[in-house]
Parts: sequence; structure tokens; C-alpha cells
Amino acid sequence: MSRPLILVLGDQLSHDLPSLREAPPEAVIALCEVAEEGRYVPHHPQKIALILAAMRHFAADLRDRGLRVHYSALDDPDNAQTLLDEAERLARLYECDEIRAVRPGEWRLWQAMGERAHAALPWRLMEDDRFYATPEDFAAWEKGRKSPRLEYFYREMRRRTGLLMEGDEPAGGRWNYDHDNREPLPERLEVPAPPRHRRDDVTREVMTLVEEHFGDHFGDLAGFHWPVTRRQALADLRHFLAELLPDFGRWQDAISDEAPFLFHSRLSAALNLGLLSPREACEGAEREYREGRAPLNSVEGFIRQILGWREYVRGLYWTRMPDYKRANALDANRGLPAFYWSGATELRCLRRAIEMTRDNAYAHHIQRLMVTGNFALLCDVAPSALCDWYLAVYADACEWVELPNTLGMVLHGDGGLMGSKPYCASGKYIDRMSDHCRHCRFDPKRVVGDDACPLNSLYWRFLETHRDALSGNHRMKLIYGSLDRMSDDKRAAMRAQAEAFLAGLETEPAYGRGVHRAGYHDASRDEPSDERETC
Ligand code: FAD
Ligand code: DLZ
Repeated sequence: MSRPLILVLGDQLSHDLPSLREAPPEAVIALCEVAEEGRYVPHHPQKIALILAAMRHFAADLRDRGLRVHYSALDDPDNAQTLLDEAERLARLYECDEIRAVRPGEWRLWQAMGERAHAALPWRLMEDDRFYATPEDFAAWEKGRKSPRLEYFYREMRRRTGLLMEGDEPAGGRWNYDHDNREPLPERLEVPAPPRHRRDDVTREVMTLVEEHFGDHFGDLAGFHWPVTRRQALADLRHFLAELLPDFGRWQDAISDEAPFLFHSRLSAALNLGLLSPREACEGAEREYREGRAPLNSVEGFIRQILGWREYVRGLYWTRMPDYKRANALDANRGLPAFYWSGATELRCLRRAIEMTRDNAYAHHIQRLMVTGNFALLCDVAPSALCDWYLAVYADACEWVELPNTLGMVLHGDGGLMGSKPYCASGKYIDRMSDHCRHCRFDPKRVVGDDACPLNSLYWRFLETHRDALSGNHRMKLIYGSLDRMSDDKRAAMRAQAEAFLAGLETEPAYGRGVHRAGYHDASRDEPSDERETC
């Protein structure tokens, strides 16, 4: 009789995981805490605590359902400390004849598992059907298109799921309400406080373990606030739908010096770990609209992030790895600025984004894209260096979603697959969307001089440096026109200002640089936009 070992990874904590749905009664289910997963990048202690606490609670749930579970704790003396070795050790221990695993969230594991498919103890890999689209669905959608675009993929997903549809037409007559979702931060904004979850003995024990083993990593554990069970994740979803969703759209792009979460859902970690399904989040949001409790711009904006962006980045990741990780279309080779690990910078926007990241293992999308991301883009930080940072510091970070966002959306390293133009911005953008500048020693209106915001000269330097790659893009024509109308003296002064700033910027060595340049292509003509207005 066949007895499989079913390996459930730390971001597969769903009872409807295909391998669990199809588990025969004699199966042994394994969850393994291993040092290697905690250290391949220096994950934020809150991220590690979240994953290990959620794994321990999930294992207890499986046992309560009568399933046979082996849980390898990090301190177990026999623990092989890598996922594959530990699974194989357990398979031998329980005399299993195969190991089953669902597609993991990272190529490195998928590839390593695939290589063992025909070993004496074979690995059988299963598709992860908890997403709206499989990589195969994405490839089929993309077939015959000149270049994939989020907006068309998203429309197709709306049609396919019926979400926010009235027959064949989008609810309200438009597919996209992004233009209503760009209000800058107002003078005063009351933000409902997020739910505080009880830390039970299991969570407290994990936090002690993480402090002991990973206390040297960037990030504070003290403010741990993540949901570690499905029940807690559902409480977060209910809180979002009732208290935050109605205002989600309006303030989606705003940035606050004080409030780290604003009206964002904070659901990404629970979604990525499997504690919540994307379907229940989208269907819950649609219900709020249908029953008149939330406006369409908010609900459409939220659903687009999950049904659109989340699925789109996953499709790009799986259809383009492993080459995608090496792409570096703008040939960016600077190391990571050292202050990304400390927040020690005079640029207030960056300091606050990094401090919030340290305290919460969270920054909202616009902070990731337009603050830490934009600065790295303007400074030509190497994709590999920046990607490792993003993968380490956010509780929701998994490579399938982090990589396209960082390498593609932020650094334009994929030559235009994630966004048809770089999201580059000067200090003016930060001043318009946030209240940071009024606490900053730099002046967002000045480009040169001691108190000029460094983002301004860096912005113009970036455009000059990458003129060959970017000036042919019709969406960049206006801004290159402004650059070209400047006098030679002004351009020289701005460039000198930017170069002096870069010369004083302390960076880490740019290890593991991107090794090839993806060809640049302008796929932006005549397409609808889902992009932030930058300047
Ligand atoms: P909300 O603003 O409330 O959005 C709702 C949900 O939509 C999110 O929970 C998330 O599941 C989804 N979503 C929103 N934007 C995106 C996006 N661009 N791509 C994919 N899904 C999206 N998201 C991750 O889940 N993991 C990552 O590792 C990650 N890395 C990122 C790195 C960079 C450089 C950037 C610019 C974005 C990254 N994102 C990542 C996307 C996005 O920033 C986060 O999903 C979001 O900030 C999570 O907070 P939230 O749950 O409050 O999101
Ligand atoms: C991120 C992480 C950490 C820190 N630790 C573990 C672990 O001990 N065991 C485990 O199964 N998963 C862990 N994870 C999540 C994995 O890194 C993740 O499953 C893979 O990267 C695939 O997405």
C-alpha cells in the first residue's frame, strides 16, 4: 500500500491545499521548521515569527482533524535544517514511498524538488490551485500577444470570474477607477486602529525562539501584530471590510509620516501564507459594494490589486523564471544604500519608511514603490541587492510576488513588462502625496544647493543617464522635453549636485549583479494605464 509524505510549506497553510484535499488516510503530513529558510536572506524577525507561529497553529489544527502530522521544530536534534533533506529524512523514518509537494512560492525550491522527481524516493509535484490562474492559464492568455499588460489580463480575469460584472460589462461602466484613487494626504485623517490579536503560549514560545536564533536580523519583534491563525486572519478581513474598505480607494496613494497602515488592508501576509483565500477577500469586497456599504472606486481598486496585480505578477514570475531574476535592463550596478538597514538618513520620507518597516515588517505599496523603491531606482541600485532587501524585510515577502514588483515595477529591470515606463519621481511627488517634507531638512522645491531635496537632482540625473533606453518611450516624451529645454548650465549644476550626493552615499558591495540586459521595448502605445502619476 502506498504511503506518501505530504510536505506542507510555511506559506501553504490552507486546508484546501490540493495535496491535503487528496491525502489518503495513511499519509504522513510534515511541516518542517528549518534554519536554512530563516537565513537565506536575513528575514525580519516578525516575518519568521509569523510563519513559525502560523505553522505550529496549523499543525495543531490538522491533528485536531484526525490527521497524522509530523512537526519538525527548529531545535529538534535530528532536524536536517533544509526543507528537502528534512522531508526525505522523515519519508525514510515513516517508510513512505513518495513525497508530495504543492508548487512552492520560489523557483529555487521548485527546481530542486523537480530534480528529484525520479529519485529512488520520488518527489511528486502538484499545481497550487488556490490562485485564480495557474501559470499554465497565464501562458495561454499571453499566447499570441505582443506584450502582456496588466490591464488586459485584469479585464480577462473579471470576465472569467464575473467579479464586478453586469452581464458582459464592468460594473459602473468602467473597468478601472484609478483616477478617483489618488487623493493626497489631507491635513487631518482619522484611521481606525487595527485589531490586536491575543498572543497565546504557542506564539510567545515562537517569539522567544526567534529572538534567540534570529535576533541579529534587521527588525523589531516587540510590535508583532500579525494574525497567526485562520480565525485571526478572518478577524482582520472583517475589520478591513467594515472599517477601511469604504475609504481604501481615496487614500490608496497617500503617504503619512505618522500612520503606517492608513486604509490599507494588511491582508497580504495572511493571503500569501494561505490563512485567507483571494476568493474570500475579493468576494467579501464585492458584497460590500453590492449591499451599498462601500463605493465602487474602493472596491474595484481593492479587487484589482488581488485579482489583477497579484495574479499577474505570479504569472510573469512562473512563465519567466529563472531568466527573470537575472534581468537588468537599465544596467544598474550600485550596492544597497547602507541606511536601508538603519534608517539613518536625513531624507525624512526614506527614514520614516525604513523605521516603519523595522517596527512592523510592513510598508504600504506606495512607500515600497515611490519611497524606498524610487530612491533605489534613481540611484541605480542593482536589482539583486534591492530584491534581497525586499525579500527580507516584509512579512508578506515571497519571491513570486516580491521579484516582479521589485525588479520589474520598481527598477524597470525587465525592460517594461511590469510597467510601461519607470515609476521615477522627484521630491515634488513626495511633497504632493505626503506630509513628510514639512518634517524634512530638505526643500522639495529646490534642485541645487545645500538644502535642495536630493531626489530632485537624482531624478534629472536618472533621466539623463538612461536617455538611450527611455527617451523613445512615448510616455516619457513630455519629461524629456522639459529636460531638453533646460540650459546646459542648469543641467550641469543638477548633475554635479546628484553626483556629489552619490559620491557620499555609503553602499554595500553590489554582490550577485544582474548578468544580462533585457532588451528594452516600448509596449505602451495606446494602452490603458494602471500607473501612478509621477512627475
Ligand atoms: P493593500 O493595499 O490593502 O492591497 C490589497 C492586496 O492586494 C494586498 O494584500 C496584496 O495581496 C494585493 N496587492 C496589492 N498590490 C500588489 C502588487 N503590486 N502585487 C501583488 N499583489 C498586490 N506584495 C506581497 O504580497 N509580497 C511581497 O513580497 C511584495 N513585495 C513588493 C515589493 C515592492 C518593491 C513593491 C512595490 C510591492 C510589493 N508588494 C508585495 C505589493 C504590495 O506592496 C503589497 O502587497 C501591499 O503593500 C501589502 O499590503 P496590504 O495587504 O495592506 O495591501
Ligand atoms: C520564510 C520561511 C521561514 C523563515 N521559515 C520556514 C520554515 O522553517 N519552514 C517552511 O516550511 N517555510 C519557511 N519559510 C517559508 C519558505 O521560505 C517558503 O515556503 C518558500 O520560500 C517558498 O515560498
